This record gives sequence, C-alpha cells and structure tokens, in this order.
Amino acid sequence: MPTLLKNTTSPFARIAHAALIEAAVPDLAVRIVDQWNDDPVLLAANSAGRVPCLVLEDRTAIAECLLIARHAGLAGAAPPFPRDEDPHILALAGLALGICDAAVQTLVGRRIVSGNFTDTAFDAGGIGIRRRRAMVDGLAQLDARIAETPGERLDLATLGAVTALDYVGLRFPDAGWIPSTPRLERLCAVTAERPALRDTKPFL
Ligand SMILES: N[C@@H](CCC(=O)N[C@@H](CS)C(=O)NCC(=O)O)C(=O)O
Repeated sequence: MPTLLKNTTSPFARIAHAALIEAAVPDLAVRIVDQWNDDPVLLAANSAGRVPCLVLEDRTAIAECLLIARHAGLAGAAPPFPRDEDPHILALAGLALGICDAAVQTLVGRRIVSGNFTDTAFDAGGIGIRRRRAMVDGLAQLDARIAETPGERLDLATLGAVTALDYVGLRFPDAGWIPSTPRLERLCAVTAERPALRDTKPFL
C-alpha cells in the first residue's frame, strides 16, 4: 500500500495528504515521522529529510507536495480533475504555497538564529521582514481572490488556501499582524467537514 510520510504540522504534508484523500487514492497508509531528528524511515525515502514523502508499494518514493498531488490525480479512484490544471487555480495554489513557505521559513529562521521556534529575533531582520510581508500580502490577496463556495471536489487552490490560513494561525497564534480574512474564514468553515481537510487538520 502507498504510505505517506508526514508530521502533524507541515502545511506541505497537509496539502499532499489532502490531495491524496480528495483523489481517493486506495489503501493509503500514513506514517508520522520526525523530520527534525533524522528519522531513518524518512531519510531512507527522501535524502532531503523533508516531509511529505509518498512511498509506493514498489518502494518508489515521491517527495514534494505538488508532485505527490500530481501523482494522486493519476493514481486515485476519483475521475481526473481538469480543474487542477486550470491556470487560475494554479495561480491561487501558488499564492497559498508562497504563504506556507514564508511561514515555514520564518520558523526555520528562528531555529537557525536561536535554536528556538518561539524566539522572534529572526523576524525583525531583513529576511524575517520579507517573509512576514509575504504572509500578510499573500493572505490579503488570497482572501480577495479565492472562491468562497467550493465545488463537490476540492481543487488545489482550496486545499492550499485553507492549509495556509490554518498554518499561519497555528504557528503565530494571536499575532497582531495577521490581516482580516473573512472570505478565507468562510471557506474554512464551509469545508471543515470535508474529509480531505477535516482529517488532515494540523496540531502541535
Ligand atoms: N517544497 C517542499 C517543502 C517541504 C518542507 O519544507 N518540509 C518541511 C516541513 S514543513 C521539512 O520537512 N523540513 C525539515 C528540514 O528542512 O530539515 C514541498 O513542497 O513538499
């Protein structure tokens, strides 16, 4: 059976997992690994030591969330989903990934500077400020452009947008700089019980 190596917080792992669920990839197993401590199972599958990584039955290992999502679209029991090829959807998914990337880089930057996710010294430096701006501007743009009412099948833009908002909220709770995102919040609410998002909700 295909096994997804992930942790419980990574937005990239959530996008990959949600795409696999949405495409109804059969017999999917999930294994939680520790990407920060050279987990041997993860390193054997992905020399980059990062989650997500999907290990197929023949031991082929696919890293990178969008490549896993692409594989899911072909391997799943659900019919092909041309909407995920629509440039408009790809543009929004890219915007969401940019937010996720800026958030993750902020945490990695904090860890590099002080070894501690909660020490915010990194955030005040040049790169920290740019990453913060990417999150703030990205969320505002996504809020203005995302469709609030998703179709029966969730596209990559929806999976990415909900993932980005949830991840920023998880990692920067009560941060005064997070912009107001009423449309994104409504999207999160109306998709909260969809298995792809409900069953992949991140937690610390
Ligand atoms: N571009 C990759 C990013 C994956 C990534 O950065 N994963 C992080 C967790 S959010 C990780 O495993 N980091 C461990 C490390 O950098 O050593 C993707 O789209 O999957």
